[in-house]
Amino acid sequence: MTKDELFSELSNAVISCKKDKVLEAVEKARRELDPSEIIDKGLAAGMNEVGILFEKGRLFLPHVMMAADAMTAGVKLLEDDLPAGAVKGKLGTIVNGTVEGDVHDIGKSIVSTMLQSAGFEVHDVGRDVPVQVFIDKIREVDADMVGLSALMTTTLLGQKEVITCLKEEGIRDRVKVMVGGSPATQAWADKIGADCYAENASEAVMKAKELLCGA
Ligand code: B12
Repeated sequence: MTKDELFSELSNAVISCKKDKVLEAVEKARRELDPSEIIDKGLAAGMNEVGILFEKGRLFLPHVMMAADAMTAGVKLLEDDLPAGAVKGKLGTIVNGTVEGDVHDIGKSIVSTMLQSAGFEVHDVGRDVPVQVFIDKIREVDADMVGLSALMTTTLLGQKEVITCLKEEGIRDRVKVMVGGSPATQAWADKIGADCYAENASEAVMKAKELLCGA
């Protein structure tokens, strides 16, 4: 099978919303492909398609939940294949979470996993996270960076609120802010004064290395 065929098999498995199909496709693909490619170009591509079908009214919320569950199981299976992060924590400490009011956490969790396997110490504070929880965690672990995920236009403002609060608490200059999630853009990141925006998990690793390690 070619790489593209494996990617479409992974993506179609997510679109089918069936966990066993996703696990089967991942088992097959992991023999040939890099785990980050499987996630970005296979599973996440399928999940995006699920979003489009949902918007068109061709899939309903229970389908989306099943697809999300199947994708999460697929990513879990790949965690063992990702580099163990041998130099764990050496590259810097990152707090990562989804902002308040937003329960979407698949993409955020992928970002956490990839950052961790790249060698960062990651404190994933979960989803629907109040601003104060981000601030407290940043202080507690003396974080170098905070990652803020938002998947809805209505919750994007939560990213700005965290930045405002960091300023009010006088710690904005001690912590870099990285924003992401499908409605976020570079222009939005610039507007709210974030240090960077990343479109996907691989880019998040690249940007975090650039900002924290000058790589
Ligand atoms: C799965 C899903 C759900 C699942 C979430 C399950 C879970 N545990 O996350 C469930 C069914 C629970 C759900 C619920 C809802 N959803 Co929903 N959901 C989706 C869907 C289909 C896919 C999201 C996803 O997981 N994508 C796959 C992952 C891998 O991609 P990703 O999240 O974008 O993450 C990547 C990048 O964005 C980036 N990234 C993500 N986070 C971060 C963080 C940082 C720091 C960085 C650097 C990068 C980064 O890297 C990731 C990996 O590459 C999207 C449609 C879409 N196309 O996005 C709608 C979508 C986001 N949902 C939507 C809506 C409206 C809702 C509901 C309000 C539905 C409802 N009517 O009840 C509720 C929200 C409730 C709430 N308060 O949050 C809308 C949002 C519309 C908008 N623009 O505001 C969307 C766009 C669908 C739509 N078009 O209507 N949803």
